[in-house]
Amino acid sequence: TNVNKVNSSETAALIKKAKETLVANDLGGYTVPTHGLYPFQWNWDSAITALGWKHFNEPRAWQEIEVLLDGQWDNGMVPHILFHQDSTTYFPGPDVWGSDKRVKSTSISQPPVVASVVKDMLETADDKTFARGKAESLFSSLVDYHLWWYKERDPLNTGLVVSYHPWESGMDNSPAWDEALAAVPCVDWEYERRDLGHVDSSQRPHKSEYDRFLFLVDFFKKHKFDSEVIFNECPYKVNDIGIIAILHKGSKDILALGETLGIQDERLDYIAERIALTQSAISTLWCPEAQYFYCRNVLTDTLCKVRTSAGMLTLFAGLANTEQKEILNTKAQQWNAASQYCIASTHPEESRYEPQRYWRGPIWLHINWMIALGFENEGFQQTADKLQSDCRALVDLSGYYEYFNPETGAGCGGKDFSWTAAIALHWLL
Ligand code: 9WN
Repeated sequence: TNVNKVNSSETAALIKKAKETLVANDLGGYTVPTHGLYPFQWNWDSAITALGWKHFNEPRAWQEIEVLLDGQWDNGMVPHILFHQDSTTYFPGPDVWGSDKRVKSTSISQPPVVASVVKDMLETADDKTFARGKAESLFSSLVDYHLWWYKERDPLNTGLVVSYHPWESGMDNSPAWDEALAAVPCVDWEYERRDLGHVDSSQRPHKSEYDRFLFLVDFFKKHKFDSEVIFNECPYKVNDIGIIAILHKGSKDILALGETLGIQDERLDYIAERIALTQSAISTLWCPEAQYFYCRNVLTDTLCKVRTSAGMLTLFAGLANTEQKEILNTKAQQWNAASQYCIASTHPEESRYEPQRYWRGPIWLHINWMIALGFENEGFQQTADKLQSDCRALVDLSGYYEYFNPETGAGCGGKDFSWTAAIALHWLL
């Protein structure tokens, strides 16, 4: 349902602008998040952006996913950035990451939302035959990608994959990472940040965080991306509730896709086993005192006790039990009411909340879309509708910025941003 569906000229203008934004960010087969600040193909941005493309150009939407999966490593990983062509406007680029693959890339991944997007694209396709052919040809890569997460990032079968870098979470400077990141040494070389040439430093991570982000990038390179060594020695290892939830949802969607496509593949049995394992392990990330799902610092075995919107993604994944669903619903309503607009990335009552500083408070539309979908799927339609109308109000007010200040609704970060425009086309207009 779309509570905002009004046939006003305002909506028509927003639709036009959203399409123009994607077309302007199209570099021929892949879409940059925004020019200048992010001049390459990002993993979860591309998946979300395909949801926008499909509303006016289905072949182009499929191409976005094909180009993303074309950068897949032999071990199944789909990198977090694909450096298809050079650019001087972003740091750190391919040389710093140092990967030696056919398509230059980073050596970490990002929240694997792509399988869920493919399932959506097949189900809603106008041209079903075309879409079915595309989904069939991409299916095996999606399975490989999910197997990579389970085998490489949870070799001990705990049910909870680990993440090695805040950039992998897609929520770079979330306060959830503060303690785990503080234990990482600083990089010992000088560097120039390019992000600060595009966006005011008050909206970006601090140098102390970048120093550690870069130490980790060096660490992966130094160890030649050897998964066993990195698993045993990485100075940063967290269970990210966001990645775990999105992976879980994607795995269930892979099984559903397999059925729709009539694919027999024993790797799907393995995915089913992993789904069951995560379902039984997820309770260890539930904090009884806070009544909320947290991330965990694996190296110290402590929960990262700060309420971030990632915990709400357990609903999107279908990982919350009956009691937890009710609690999350009440919490979402309070969280929503604690700011002017929808769910802020960090709860506004947390001491580490900052309304403008990237993942420490601002609102991200694609996260709110996944959270709302979770509530809708679980039967909490009112909560889902409220999130949707709040998000619509944000784009009415500020257009397609990267993210939004939860107190003023002002657009922050990069402008003419692909995933914001895509979510508008897919969910809000
Ligand atoms: C590092 C592209 C990406 C998003 C992430 C967001 C930000 C990059 C950065 O931009 O991260 O990957 O340099 O800040 O945090 O979620 O995918 O939009």
